[in-house]
Amino acid sequence: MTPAERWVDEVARTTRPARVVWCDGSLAENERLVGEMLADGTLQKLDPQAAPGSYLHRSHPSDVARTEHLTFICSREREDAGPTNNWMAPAEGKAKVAPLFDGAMRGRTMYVIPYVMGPLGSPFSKVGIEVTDSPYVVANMRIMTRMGQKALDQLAGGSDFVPGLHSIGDLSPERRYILHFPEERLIWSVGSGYGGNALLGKKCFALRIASTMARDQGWMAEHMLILELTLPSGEVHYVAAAFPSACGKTNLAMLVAPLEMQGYKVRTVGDDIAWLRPGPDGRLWAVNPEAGFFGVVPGTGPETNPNAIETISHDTIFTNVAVTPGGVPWWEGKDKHPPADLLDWQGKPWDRTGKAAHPNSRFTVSAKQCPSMSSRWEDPQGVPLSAIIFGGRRGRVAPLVFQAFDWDHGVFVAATMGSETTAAATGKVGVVRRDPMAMLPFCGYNMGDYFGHWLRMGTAVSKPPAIFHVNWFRQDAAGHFLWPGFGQNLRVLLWMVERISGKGKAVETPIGLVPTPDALNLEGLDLPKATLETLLSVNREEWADEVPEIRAFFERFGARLPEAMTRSLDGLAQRLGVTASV
Ligand code: GTP
Ligand code: SPV
Ligand code: MN
Repeated sequence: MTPAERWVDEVARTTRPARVVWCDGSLAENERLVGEMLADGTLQKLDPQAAPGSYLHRSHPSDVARTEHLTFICSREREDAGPTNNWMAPAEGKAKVAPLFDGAMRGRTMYVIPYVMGPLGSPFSKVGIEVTDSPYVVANMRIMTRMGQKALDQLAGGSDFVPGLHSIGDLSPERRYILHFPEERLIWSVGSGYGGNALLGKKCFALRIASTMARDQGWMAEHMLILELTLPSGEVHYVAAAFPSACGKTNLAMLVAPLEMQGYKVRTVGDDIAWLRPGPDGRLWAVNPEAGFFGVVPGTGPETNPNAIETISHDTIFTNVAVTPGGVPWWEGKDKHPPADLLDWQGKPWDRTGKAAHPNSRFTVSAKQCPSMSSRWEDPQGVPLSAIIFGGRRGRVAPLVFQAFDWDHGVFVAATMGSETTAAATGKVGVVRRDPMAMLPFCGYNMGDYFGHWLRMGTAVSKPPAIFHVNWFRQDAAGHFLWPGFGQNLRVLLWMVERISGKGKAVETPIGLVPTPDALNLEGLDLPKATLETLLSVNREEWADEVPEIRAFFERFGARLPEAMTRSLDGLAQRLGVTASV
């Protein structure tokens, strides 16, 4: 028996399935699973004209988003999980959750999903094995990862894989746990069939477990899109960007350049996760470990994201969207005219008051269907980064864009970024919280140590990427977005590239370098001068109010906070003219 077979055997002895199926990832296998899911109502076939090859899945109404309060890092020491993670001792976690797996698959099929995160054959790729009783998870993993025989081939009978045990259990939030054992590189997830809770290759492995591997091995696992920007001169830049969940990564990665006629071109490398490592040339190189997109549906329309619309026009799994009785999917932002007789995301006649699609409804689709994929998206070496962007969703305070003074300041900016919560996780929406590097829910270890790792990585490369911060979501007093966003975000990317080449004009403010109003290329864009001024304004009082809040956030890390971070905060306080202590 191989180590993988031994582990699967052991799992089957506790979960007691009627049968064990090793998934090969083939089309035939997928068709068989889809057939079974259509028969038992897990999937519903969508209209073959409007959405060929596509299906609707309605999840349990209490299981529609990641549940951060039920997600735990089970390191031996509480300190190693840090103040921002929920913690249980490994033995306690296992004692608590093992009974939920006990006989959980009785009478049902246990699927074994071998999968690769990262391009096949890349030295940076990693193998995972997920065991699950959910055929919906199998169908999603087949799209999101390189799954099946190719993963077993890469594993070659060895033991270098991350095991992930998943059961939907009884779907009760009372008995839902997503546990990570970073020292053992092991994942246990029970009680949820939803995306990030259940597709264990994604947030559990490629971010939480991978971030601990990366810390130990000198690389980084980040919640980032990767895009390729080509200029009319033919010059190419790769840019990674970390925005919190449902804050615009997919949309920026698939951006259609409004100036494409002039030779500006954006192509997609990844939309959610990036694995970064120092290259032999002193640059930071990025790989997208995923093979598909698990993207936010609402807001996806022909005007906002035409590439996504084309991508999801066929062979897509929709989760929790609305649908016509004839099977045409619909969601807020698809078009302005919801069809008559719409069924909402729970399958009830839509009364036109609330949302028809769930705000966190998602599409699962292969990257191969996306017309904007870069020719290098599966490059086994990855792509070299010119810039890293951080960003949040802030109705106020944060300007459209600013540049950090240097790497260490950039790490400070990223570590202190604030963003309004979204429907991607359960809980209140629209509350500003600190979400360092957009990794608050995804860092597998103490974030104080994580900041230290970021600082060290800056010295591990002789040519570190420039660091920027953006905010597409600033609002006027009436709550309207001031910046058109989406494709127009290209203009901000162009300023960044000009900064990198030493040309772009900027003014120094206490928080960083902000473009002068004439430094942005706004050709063909009808943006009132006063709006631009507001977008680029840095209000000292508002920023001064952030200082004590950031200080309180930092204090939570105690001695695990690198000194450079305190120095950066003192620097900010000084530039703002506020006293350094609370
Ligand atoms: P996760 O998959 O949860 O990690 O999210 P993401 O960061 O990929 O977010 P996504 O691109 O799916 O965007 C989330 C929501 O923000 C969608 O409803 C988008 O329509 C909206 N959005 C994205 N970019 C912009 C923008 O530039 N301006 C505005 N106003 N909305 C945007
Ligand atoms: C996110 O919440 O950041 C997502 C969706 O990308 S999930 O896979 O559920 O984490
Ligand atoms: Mn995400």
